[in-house]
Amino acid sequence: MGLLGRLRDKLTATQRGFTRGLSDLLLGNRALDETLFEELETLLLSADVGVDTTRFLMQGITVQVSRKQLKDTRAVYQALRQSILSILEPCQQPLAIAASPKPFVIMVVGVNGVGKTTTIAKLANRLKNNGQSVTLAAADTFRAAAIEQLKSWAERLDIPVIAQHTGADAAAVVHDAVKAGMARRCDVLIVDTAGRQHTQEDLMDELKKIRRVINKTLPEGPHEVLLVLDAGTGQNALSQLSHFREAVGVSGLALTKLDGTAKGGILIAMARLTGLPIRFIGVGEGTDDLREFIAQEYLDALLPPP
Ligand SMILES: Nc1nc2c(ncn2[C@@H]2O[C@H](COP(=O)(O)OP(=O)(O)OP(=O)(O)O)[C@@H](O)[C@H]2O)c(=O)[nH]1
Ligand SMILES: [Mg+2]
Repeated sequence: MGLLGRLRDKLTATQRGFTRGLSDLLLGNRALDETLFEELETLLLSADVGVDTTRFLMQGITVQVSRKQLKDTRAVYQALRQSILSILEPCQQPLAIAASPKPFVIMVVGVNGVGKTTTIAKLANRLKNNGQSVTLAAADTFRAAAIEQLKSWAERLDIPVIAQHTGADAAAVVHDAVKAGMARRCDVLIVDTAGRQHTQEDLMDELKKIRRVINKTLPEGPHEVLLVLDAGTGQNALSQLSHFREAVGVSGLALTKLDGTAKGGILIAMARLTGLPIRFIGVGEGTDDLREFIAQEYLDALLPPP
């Protein structure tokens, strides 16, 4: 209960918006009529569940209502919980870090400002607390501040970071980092990449190059390409995903800033439309604010059991 309580507490904006809206609608004494369905649909859409997924959920409910399987709004609430859980569950696939080869290389990608560097710091902290040795690679060489930001996290967390100067070839930094990780037999190497370049094409080219260099140096790598998405960007997150997927492949997702959005529904849309593993959710700016995605826990925070 403790953990569950805390996740709910972190999702305060969603609690005030989506969660309260749903419970006002479905856990009171409303009749099951057309107006109610319209309001439910609007609520799902406004929480960023998306058109397709909202339609899917609404269809499921109306079919069950027409078969008299759902008699009142409470039953609708339960059915909605069940459908959402079925959507989320396949995406609950925690990142499993193999013991060999070393290092396990995680390449972190995403557009600027989504929370890549912060997520890396949180993840490094998590792994370190788990007894794993971590090295960071500062491959966002586009901005001086980016290298400094990663270095200062590394210092705070007391873990090594491989970096060069601003404007250095990002792929060369990554090459050095993989070599260093191999020499030190470090468990995990996390590569921070740029979210911004002169053009989106430049960015994608650089990321492809980084990916190639990792793969040349360590033939199975990267073992994870983690795409970081800001939950507050809504449906735009889907187009970001398709760009990165096409350029470098994406093996897992981290959804950040769920604490700051009233629209926790993007995670449901993402799960249904992509089925990709949601490795982590970010619920704050502190080093402890990264959680493994657990479908039931998220569901219970979003739509608490009545
Ligand atoms: N509230 C909240 N803020 C977050 C979360 N994750 C990241 N942030 C904040 O988002 C801002 C941007 O985070 P960064 O980690 O610098 O993002 P980035 O993707 O590395 O950005 P670039 O390096 O510019 O591409 C920072 O102020 C973070 O503290 C989160 O889960 N919740
Ligand atoms: Mg960054």
